[in-house]
Amino acid sequence: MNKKLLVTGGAGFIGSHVVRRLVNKYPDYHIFNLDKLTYAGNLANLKDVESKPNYTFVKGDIVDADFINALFSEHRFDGVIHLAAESHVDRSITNPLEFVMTNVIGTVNLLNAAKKYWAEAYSEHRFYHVSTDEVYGSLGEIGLFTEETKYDPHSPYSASKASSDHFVRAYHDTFGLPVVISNCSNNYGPFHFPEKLLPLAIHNIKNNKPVPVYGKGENIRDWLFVEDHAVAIDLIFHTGKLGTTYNIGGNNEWKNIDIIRLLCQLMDKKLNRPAGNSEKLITFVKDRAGHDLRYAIDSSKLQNELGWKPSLRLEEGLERTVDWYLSNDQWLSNVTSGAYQQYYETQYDGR
Ligand code: NAD
Ligand code: TDX
Repeated sequence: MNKKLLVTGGAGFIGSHVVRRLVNKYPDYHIFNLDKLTYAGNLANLKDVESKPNYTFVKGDIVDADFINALFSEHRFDGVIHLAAESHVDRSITNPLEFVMTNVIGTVNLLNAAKKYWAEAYSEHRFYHVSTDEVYGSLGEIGLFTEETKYDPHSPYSASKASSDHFVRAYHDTFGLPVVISNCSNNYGPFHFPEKLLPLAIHNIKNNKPVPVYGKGENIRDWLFVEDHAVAIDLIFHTGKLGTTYNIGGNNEWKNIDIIRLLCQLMDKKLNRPAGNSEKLITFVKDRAGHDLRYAIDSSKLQNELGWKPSLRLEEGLERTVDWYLSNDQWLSNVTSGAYQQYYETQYDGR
């Protein structure tokens, strides 16, 4: 088959799991990983696949249209799996424009290149856009997001992802581009940058530092182990119906304060600390502006049509995650030096 696939954002958290899976599972595909290597991109995430003959890393910015066109012209990709994005809600509150540039303009640049270089045979190609459940806004105490839920984004991050989703659909409806989209709930697992809730809490508990919980910790997220997301992406890329959307979720709703308490108990065990020790680190801090109350996904379309289901319950996945962080000290200290320290001081007033 010898397919050439472009994965964008492959040096990030989810992208690195997707790249690893594709490189190992499809030796007859060539996987090109295009990544700008922002603060969130880290080639150490892909150490185990970097010397494989069917893998190539390309450093570049999806905002640079000339560069993207030249790359498509050189490699004539058969398909694209697009994950590159600015992905942290808190950063989108301090710098919205960066999110418009990468998430909206960057996505449109990729769509334009696909439209131009695939024009002769759209049916032989596929553009897969990876998106988030945050585009649907916030749920009350009941109900689930389905593929029909009206878009209602609240943060600059979710507004930029919603906009990119609309562009992807528009290129399908207007130009016939062969697209598929998925909207997934919160991921967790190895290689998660320690600015997001769970890796940040693991890092702080390990170092006996305060664990910041926004507001009263009442917000609810639906957690999915990252490798389950990578499995879903592989499946949807290969068998998803063109022009449609699939919701992906863990069916694992947790209040922030409850998941942090569970993590504290687990860390006490793993670090041989007296029970209750780590919970004392929990510190309630100023709430996030525009903080969505609850996300929860109905993934029955993906389960019924394509046969996917999450493989791990949160308790199991969290233990695997904690074990990974505790045995990958070097990775953690490398990503928490330098720029991360600066961000941390600003976001949490040096707490
Ligand atoms: P991440 O922030 O860990 O990684 C993003 C990657 O994109 C990084 O490697 C970064 O260097 C790269 N990148 C950023 N700007 C770029 C640019 N202009 N050009 C090229 N590369 C650039 O993000 P993640 O958590 O792995 O998320 C990946 C995708 O999945 C995103 O599109 C995100 O919206 C979506 N998503 C994430 C979650 C989650 O819980 N993390 C859930 C649902 C959907
Ligand atoms: O220090 C913190 N304290 C805290 O209480 C941080 C960083 C977060 N939180 C809260 C905010 C959220 O309710 O924890 C919850 C999870 O926060 P994040 O890890 O920042 O994730 P979230 O905002 O839910 O967004 C994530 O899931 C959807 C990803 O970052 C997005 O890219 C994805 O689209």
